[in-house]
Parts: sequence; C-alpha cells; structure tokens
Amino acid sequence: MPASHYLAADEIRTLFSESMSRMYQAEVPQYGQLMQLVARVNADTLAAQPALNRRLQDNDELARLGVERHGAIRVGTAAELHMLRRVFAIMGMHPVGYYDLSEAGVPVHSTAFRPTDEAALQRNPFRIFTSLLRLELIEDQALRARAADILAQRDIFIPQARELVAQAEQQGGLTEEQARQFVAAMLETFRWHRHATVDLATYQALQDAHRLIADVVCFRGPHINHLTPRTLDIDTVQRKMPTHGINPKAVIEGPPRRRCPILLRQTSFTALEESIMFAGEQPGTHTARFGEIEQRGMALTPKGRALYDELLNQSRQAPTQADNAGHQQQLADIFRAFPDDEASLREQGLGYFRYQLTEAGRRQAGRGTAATGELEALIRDGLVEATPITYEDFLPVSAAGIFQSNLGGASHSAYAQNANQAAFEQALGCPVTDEFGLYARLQDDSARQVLQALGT
Ligand code: OOG
Ligand code: NI
Repeated sequence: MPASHYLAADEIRTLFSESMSRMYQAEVPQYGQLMQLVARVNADTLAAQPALNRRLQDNDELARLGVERHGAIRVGTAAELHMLRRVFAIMGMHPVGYYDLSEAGVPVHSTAFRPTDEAALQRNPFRIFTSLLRLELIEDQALRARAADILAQRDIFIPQARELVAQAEQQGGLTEEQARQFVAAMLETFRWHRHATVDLATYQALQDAHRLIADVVCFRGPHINHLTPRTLDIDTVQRKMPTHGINPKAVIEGPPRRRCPILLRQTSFTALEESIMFAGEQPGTHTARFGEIEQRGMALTPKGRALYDELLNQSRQAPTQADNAGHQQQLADIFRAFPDDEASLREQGLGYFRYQLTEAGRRQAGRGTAATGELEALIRDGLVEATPITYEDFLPVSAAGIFQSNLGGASHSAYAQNANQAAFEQALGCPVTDEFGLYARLQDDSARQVLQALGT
C-alpha cells in the first residue's frame, strides 16, 4: 500500500495524546480540574499580554498550546524499554537526552520520547518522560533477584499491540483504522491497575528498599503517573491551585520568573493515596499518581546551561526557604547574574534563537540587491528578527524534585556517582539524540535561510 494511505505519525501521536488525556481525566479527576484552571489562566494571560500572544502566533506555538502536554512512565526491564522505543517511533517520538536521577537518590535513568523536527513539534509536541528502573542499585541481593523475577513474569504489552507494531514496521505505517486499534492497544499498557501482582509482604519489602521500586515492580504495567499541560503563567496557577481544591507541592522547580523565560519551570500536586488490592484479596493503598504543570522558556546553549547549573547550585547551597515566595525571591537574587534581555542572551551565546526576515527584510530580499553584514548587523538594520527557540526537554534536578515530592516525602540519599548512559542506550537499542545538537541545527538552518534570502 502506498505510504500516502497511512496515517501520518503526527496524527497518530495526536490520537494517542488525546486518548491518554481522556483516560487520565477519568482515572484522576483532579487532572481535569487542573487542565481547566490552566486553560483559564492561559486565556487571561494572552488577553493581558498582546506581545506574548503575537510572539506565540509568529512562532506557530499558539495553536499547539491547547494540545500541549507531557507525561511520564517508569519501566522495569531493558526489554520493556526497547519495545517502547519501537512503539513511540510509530508516533514520531524519539529518545532525546539522557537523565541520571540516581545522583538525586532515585534509582532510575531516563530519556524523553518526543518529536524532533520543527514541523512535528508545531503540530503536537507530546513528550513522554520514560524512566528505566536500575535494579542493580538495590543492595539486598535476594530482594534484587526477587524483583527481577517478578518483572520477568509480566508482559506489559497486549498481543495486539505487539502485532500492530510489527505490522507498522513491516509495511512502513498504519492505516487510520489500524492506528486507532494501535492507540487503543497502547492504552492498555498505560492504564491503572487496582490489583497488584504481589502480596502485601513483597510490596512492603520493595517499598522499604525504595518507594519507586515498589511502584515499578508490583503492577501489571507502567501506569501513566502524570500528565502535564503547559501554562503561560505558572506563578498564578500555583497560587490558585488551593482555591480549586488542589494541593500543590511546596515550591516551583527550575529558574525564577524572568522577563525572558529560560528552560522550564514546573510544579505538581502531590500524589493521591489510592486503594488497591494485593494478591490474596488483601486491601491496601498505593501512592503514585499526580498532576503537574509546566511553563516553557528559551532553550539554552551549553554555555547558557552551564551558567544555569552553576546558579542553581548556588541556590541549593543557600538556606532552604520555607515557602515558594521566599524560594522564588532567593532564586531571583541569585539569577541576577543571568542576563535577562534578548540581545545579551544572543550576543553572549547563552540562548538559541530562530532568525526570520522582517517585512523590510522580505522587501529587500525581493529587490534582489544583496545586503551585507553579520546577523547582528542585519538585526540592527531591521532586516532580520530573532525569536527565542522554545526548550522542549527536561531538567534532571527539577525532575528529581518532582519525583521526590511524590514519594511521600521520604528522601533517600544519593546513589554514588552512577550515570551509565551506555547501559541505558544498550537497553534502548539505539543512542539517545543530543538535545543541544537539535537546537543548534534549528538555529543554524534559520540563520542560513535568511542570509541566503538576503544574498549575503
Ligand atoms: C518523572 C518525573 C520527571 C518531569 O516533568 O520532570 C518529570 C516521574 O515521576 O516518573 O516528569
Ligand atoms: Ni513531568
């Protein structure tokens, strides 16, 4: 069948993202309330800030805002991760970045499956933060073997999911009907299961080793543990959550509020205690699922990221602030060392930008007379404009903060220096893409295009 008869990967991703969101709203009604709050705050923000509205429109980001979200799952074995890579590839989602969370006391390492090209990101940037449990970090050998044994007995994919993945790979796509079947089959993998696969004693032993281990090992599948809409004003949503019956975590993770937002700011509501049933019909509870919001800013270059990491470290060494207001004030003070106007961010090579011709630039290009000069000169002459490229990835320290706040406050000391990207990639079956390379290419392509159009 010709490729044109297959549904585009972008469309399958949108079907999947919408189905996941519907399922999670039914499973965790607070997520639906949070989505409504975010939609209202976004509408108010756009009405109050016409410049922001225009910029999002110019960057083709306004349309995606309403559908934009990320989710997170945690898997137990290399084979599960490997299969997920094949599943997500069908939806145009590829592994980008490597995150070592062991440093922060969480025994996993992770990647984000997400679209990588510009057009796909504009259509629907749905991302899934995917973590692989590191059983080798369980100290008790008998318990480690028991966990491995339990995981070896489960298949998180229903047979139809495996068949459709194989079929998609063989024929190079899925028809619309097959795509709908595929999405429905995948929902089975990410659905919540009220019945644990183990008895209470086993659950307790794994829980005592680390709460996250129990969450990954004791269920039939990697239930989606949160979905995250994108807000344009995270401070307002954080403040309003309690009046909407939602209990936010103490502080917003990431950089402070700025004139030129950078990277990613995140906050969540704490995980719900849910009734479950252990083997032998023993009732109990499990706490894993929550809701999160994010506000996205500009992607930073390696130089900008190094400065961010340095300032964030400074703030982590400063005295802990009791509440979010104090924390934000302290962050803002420390981040004064990070330039907060676009020209400086650009000229100092701290952030990534997309270059476009202005109206005057397009006229000049149309006349066919070559303009001269470097990009900065063309910007000063009003022929070219630069807009920040949005950060599409995650932050390990923030991610650790989100994990921690949902592990019932039980903190765990760091596992000694333990990054192992090679092992992660071997499980995955391919290397992860370097996120900096993606942003640099976007920036460079846009620069080349305007320079070419202006004949320089
Ligand atoms: C993932 C936590 C990380 C984020 O947005 O940084 C994350 C998890 O709890 O499984 O989702
Ligand atoms: Ni998240």
